[in-house]
Amino acid sequence: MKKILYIFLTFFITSSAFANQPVDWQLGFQKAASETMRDIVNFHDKLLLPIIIAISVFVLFLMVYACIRFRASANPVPSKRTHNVAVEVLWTLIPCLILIVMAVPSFKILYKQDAIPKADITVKAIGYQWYWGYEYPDENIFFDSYMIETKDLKENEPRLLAVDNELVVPVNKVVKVMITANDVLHAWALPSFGVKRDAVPGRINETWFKAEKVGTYYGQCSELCGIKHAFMPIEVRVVTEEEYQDWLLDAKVKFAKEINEEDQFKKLASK
Ligand SMILES: [Cu+2]
Repeated sequence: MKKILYIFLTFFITSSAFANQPVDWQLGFQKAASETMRDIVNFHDKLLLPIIIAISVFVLFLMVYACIRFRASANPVPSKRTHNVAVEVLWTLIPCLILIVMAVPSFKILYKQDAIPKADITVKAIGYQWYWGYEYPDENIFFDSYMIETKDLKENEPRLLAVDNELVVPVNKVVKVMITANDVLHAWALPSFGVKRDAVPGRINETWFKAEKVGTYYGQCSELCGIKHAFMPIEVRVVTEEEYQDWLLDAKVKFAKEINEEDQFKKLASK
């Protein structure tokens, strides 16, 4: 009983709680941190859910009504009617109208996501079996991002989500993400930003987000990519512009592209 109450409560409370990552017993989406995700959540909560609930209740009512009203004892001689033009036109037209009502805002959101505004920074996410690599093409930065094993976690680092080198981006800036893969299909997904794109070897997919709040956001590879698919999380740290500039200074030294690429070759050679 307590558990049910808990689920019930979290359903309404999660939207106000810290939810840049999944929480226990969570129902519904993670809290939105970008306009795109807000659009998606509004579309789902304010349009889809009411329609879904109304249809479910209506169908349930029809079933219960038919079961009671036309049960054998109350209705011993069943009707032989097979067609009713008016009813058939209605049950074709009404669902069509409902679909149109859902499609229009849905396409609007899709097109908004698809049109990438002028990017302030560009990053490239590369999927590997089984970790992500990140590149800042304009800054000559390149690094790998591995999940931290459970035994090595520090306090406040979420299990299966925290990584050693996270992606760092400034707040309120348009970040264009180029997504590709080196071996098999992966997908770069970040629920709080409403972002999910396939990472396809030999091809670059693009998406974008504009994070509205400073914080750490977690996502996961969302295309089954092999035995360690569950262990290649995505961590994005959104910081202020000054913090980002500071990070860039450090990162340009620590993650200089040439050095890391050399490491990569060594790694491959030693395999
Ligand atoms: Cu993957």
